[in-house]
Amino acid sequence: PMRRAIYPGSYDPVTNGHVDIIERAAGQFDEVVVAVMINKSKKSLFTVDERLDMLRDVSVEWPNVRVDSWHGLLVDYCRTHDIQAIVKGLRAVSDFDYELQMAQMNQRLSGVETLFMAANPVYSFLASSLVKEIATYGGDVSALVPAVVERRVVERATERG
Ligand code: COD
Repeated sequence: PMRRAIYPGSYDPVTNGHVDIIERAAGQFDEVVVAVMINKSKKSLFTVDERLDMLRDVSVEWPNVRVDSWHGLLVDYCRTHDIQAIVKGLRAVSDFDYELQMAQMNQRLSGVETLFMAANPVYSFLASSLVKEIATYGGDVSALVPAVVERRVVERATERG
């Protein structure tokens, strides 16, 4: 049977840390869905379509990676798309409490397992929120995000700034 995983997040925008997890998850599963989870109460720099475009651009080299968006519970997406596993990246202990709680809740709600991947230490300090803040103040984000993302972040930060 096909082993499918979902790698959910906000991806506002996708960073090199996310790409590292996408590549490693693609090596572990037959199919990986990178899902932009829509949260209307969270302010974002990019629209859902822009985030999907960037994710598609940065994952073209892995044919078993698909990109999608979802408004609702993660476990409902898993159920309707026959996905057995949720993949999460763990950067530090600070990620752990919240991720553990969600993993246990998702398990309880649906039986879907969460598999944690240790962040590549090169990117363990990296977060979308910091990328946005640095770009807003004119800092260099070229080592933090793929080139296509850098272009868009700088453009958007300039419009807003
Ligand atoms: N290196 C490795 N991994 C990283 C890095 C990095 N530098 N940066 C982030 N990650 C990992 C994160 O740990 C996370 O697992 C994933 O990448 C996505 O990151 P973000 O920041 O884009 O996403 P979040 O944290 O905003 O995502 C939260 C979710 C959208 C996954 C969560 O809120 C959710 O599942 N929502 C759906 C609604 C739902 O089902 N709620 C009930 C939950 S019990």
